[in-house]
Amino acid sequence: MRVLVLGGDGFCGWPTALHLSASGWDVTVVDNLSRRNIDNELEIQSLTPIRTMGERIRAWKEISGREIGFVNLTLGQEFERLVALIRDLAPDSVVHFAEQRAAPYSMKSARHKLYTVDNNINATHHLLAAIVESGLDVHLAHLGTMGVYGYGTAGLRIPEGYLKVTVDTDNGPSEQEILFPPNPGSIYHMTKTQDALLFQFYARNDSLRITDLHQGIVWGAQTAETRLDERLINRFDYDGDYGTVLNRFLMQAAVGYPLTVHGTGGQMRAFIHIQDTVRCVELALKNPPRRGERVKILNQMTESRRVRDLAQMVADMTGAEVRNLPNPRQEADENELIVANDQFRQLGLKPITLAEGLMQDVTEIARRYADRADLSRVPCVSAWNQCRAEALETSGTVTEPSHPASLRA
Ligand code: USQ
Repeated sequence: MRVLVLGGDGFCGWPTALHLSASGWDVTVVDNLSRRNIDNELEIQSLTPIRTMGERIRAWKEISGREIGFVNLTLGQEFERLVALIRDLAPDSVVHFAEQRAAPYSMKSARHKLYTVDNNINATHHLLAAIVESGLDVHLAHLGTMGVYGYGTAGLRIPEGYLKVTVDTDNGPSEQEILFPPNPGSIYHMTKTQDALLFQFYARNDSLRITDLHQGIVWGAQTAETRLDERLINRFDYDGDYGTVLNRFLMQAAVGYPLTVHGTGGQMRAFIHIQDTVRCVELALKNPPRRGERVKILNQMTESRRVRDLAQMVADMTGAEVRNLPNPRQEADENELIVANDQFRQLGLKPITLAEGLMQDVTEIARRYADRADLSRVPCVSAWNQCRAEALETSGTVTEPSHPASLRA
């Protein structure tokens, strides 16, 4: 079985490429190394010393005996090359991770908003149009986000993509299923809600087989394969734009930095360990929708937690101090979040929960590479709007080193 992993150099993409290769898939990574270029732009680096794509692939061959192909291609810009690639390799499946994935980066300035929308929506649309153009029956699995549902209290168990509604018709009430009303909380999340419309259209119009994985916040860093050799190590982001909340807390605890809780920390979010991410993607590839079926949507998360409870767990485990800071984001201070994830459970997923052992694993990674950390990059400085920016300024949270003027909006 052949698979293209688009965005296979990133935090979720690289471990997925390795996991699929280890499970017997013939894997080709397609990536333009944009995540590494953003590191250069932000003048930050992964806490872990990630290797070049060439070295990663050579190390994997040495350790596993298996080949992973690599094509440097910019999805959303090189349409003809993409069509030719799909025709040449004739993959059974394509996994699409090739989008700018950080909400704070997408809100950093007008330029970052424009980049995120252009990059993400064009990437998805080029891919869909290219699959149609290739004339091949390729299953597309896309990494979406739980954030498409929004983070107000929905007042119901969040279903998997579709909402049952009753509408009044001339013949009385009628039951329908519609896409869950999108309610994105950032420009990044908004691009994923737009992707959903593109998927809906292409599934109906061209009978493309599409799976959209609504993933929660990933924690952890290593998987069974990335642990095999230091040259295979996964990236680990801790900075205010790309670091996600639990990994940031674990890293902060490891280097003695007070845990940065935004606002009251009453924000409830869905979480998943990186090892479960790669398992879920494989399960999704093995269980594609039929041709002509609507987009298959699965909630790829294993448990919901409040930010302040996570901070307390990490503090109890490590003795770290917890600090409540003004929230740079325009988001509800407190919300409830109950999520259905029945489909992955039925497919056999045995979720990894927030066990202390695994959290310790991440803390150890953070301790091991602590000398690579630039603590001045820990604060979250990308504000969602003027009002939030002013609150950050007054509180003195903004300590970001100045960037070259050309990088500002
Ligand atoms: N937060 C803190 N302190 C921090 C960092 C974050 O309190 O130091 C809070 C945020 O204000 C927010 C929550 O933690 O309420 C989550 O923030 P996050 O940065 O961990 O996650 P988010 O921006 O939502 O994005 C991440 C990934 C994205 C993915 C999404 C899944 O970057 O690619 O789609 O998680 S979800 O959140 O379920 O939409």
